[in-house]
Amino acid sequence: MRRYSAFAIAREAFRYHSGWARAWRSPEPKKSYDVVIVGAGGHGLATAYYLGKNHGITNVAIIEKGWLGGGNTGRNTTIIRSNYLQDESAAIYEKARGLYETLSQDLNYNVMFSPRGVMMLAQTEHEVRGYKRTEHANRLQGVTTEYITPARVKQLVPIIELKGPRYPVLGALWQPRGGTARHDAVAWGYARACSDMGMDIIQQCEVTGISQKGGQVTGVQTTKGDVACKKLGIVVAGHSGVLAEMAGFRLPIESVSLQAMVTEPIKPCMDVVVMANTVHGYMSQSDKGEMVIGGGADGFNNYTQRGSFHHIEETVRALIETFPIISRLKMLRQWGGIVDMTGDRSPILGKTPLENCFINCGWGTGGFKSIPGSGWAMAATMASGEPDGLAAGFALDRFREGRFIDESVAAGVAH
Ligand code: FAD
Ligand code: PYC
Repeated sequence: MRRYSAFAIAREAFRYHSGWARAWRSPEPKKSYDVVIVGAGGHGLATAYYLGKNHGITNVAIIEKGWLGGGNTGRNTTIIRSNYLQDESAAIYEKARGLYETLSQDLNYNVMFSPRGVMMLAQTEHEVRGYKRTEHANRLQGVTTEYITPARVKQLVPIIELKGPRYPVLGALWQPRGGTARHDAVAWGYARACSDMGMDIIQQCEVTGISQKGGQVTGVQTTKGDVACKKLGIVVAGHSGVLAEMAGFRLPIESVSLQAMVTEPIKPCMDVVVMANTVHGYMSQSDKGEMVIGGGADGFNNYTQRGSFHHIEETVRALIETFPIISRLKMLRQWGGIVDMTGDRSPILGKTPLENCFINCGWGTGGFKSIPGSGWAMAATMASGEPDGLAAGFALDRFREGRFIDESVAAGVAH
């Protein structure tokens, strides 16, 4: 595949952009592969990419029932941060944040990583204590965060109202190198690099069954026929329970719709990401000028990629309290994604009861930020057959053994 470069843009400008090649191939599935990954979201594609890049395993198929990046990866509010409380989480999220810093160069694809800073407002005494504790924990973990005063909040976000009608802003946890990236570009960049390594990305192909013999996985049944494999990775977010059932085991996962919306575009007015978790709303401004707004998760299990109406009202109310100047903006679009929630709000990454079948799920409302780190750890786990250091704490058996990694506060989203 030809490299993207300033020279290539100039060359194509002179020939009416007729020379660009397709970014990835769209092959039919082969009869067998060394590795099959189910799910071409960010985590599935990143797993495949690091299998090739770090472990030299390229006889890989990534099978996707819709279009690549069409699940939660293309539906999220693109916030990247690593200000989690527990050591296992800080390690994998900070690894991911670090990989995001150079991902555009690594993939030769502009993922528009923008380390503009992420702020989590403290609006109750309880939150003040919680975020100060997280700041101390982050310092020990080597994650750069800082607890800042209301005056500093106002300096960083001039449009904020510090004395809201319900909850005043008492301070904030600030991660200066957190930020955003273009979500589709992350999926597209990994897909292009995987295809370039010879991997097959098979879209519009649903996995309908998992074949096994003597407790070992042998392949998958799909709407485009049977495909054999030596190792299988299940990376399907909200559909993890469905795939686990096909493989013959159960997961402690609930699937719910989480929603987001954008306003009409306006001139630049806010150059950091703000999360207001007590009143519950979070907002950033996209490069196009739209205010990107995240809402809550439905309080009941479902598979509708839409979200309940009352969450729109709650979210808009919360954000108008926090940013009164947005009160007259029109909402442009609203949508939902099916997130996979575990009880401790931490992911599941590693082996399953079925031999050579691995799972990566449970990122819930917060797995966009972790895509590079998760792919890195999942690839290492699949290549060696044993949990990689970053993945070890997130094994499925923690739910049987009671070793929870409680991140319900750091997850930041009401659920
Ligand atoms: P997905 O991108 O959902 O990919 C899974 C893929 O599996 C899908 O494409 C699906 O079609 C495919 N699949 C399912 N079943 C099958 C089958 N049987 N056969 C073949 N393919 C199948 N995280 C953050 O870090 N920051 C945020 O700001 C943020 N905001 C969010 C806002 C919203 C509204 C939502 C919904 C999520 C948000 N998240 C955020 C969470 C984040 O988007 C997800 O955790 C992450 O994208 C999960 O990626 P994935 O690759 O695991 O799943
Ligand atoms: O994990 O930072 C996050 C997040 C923000 C909005 C949804 N998830």
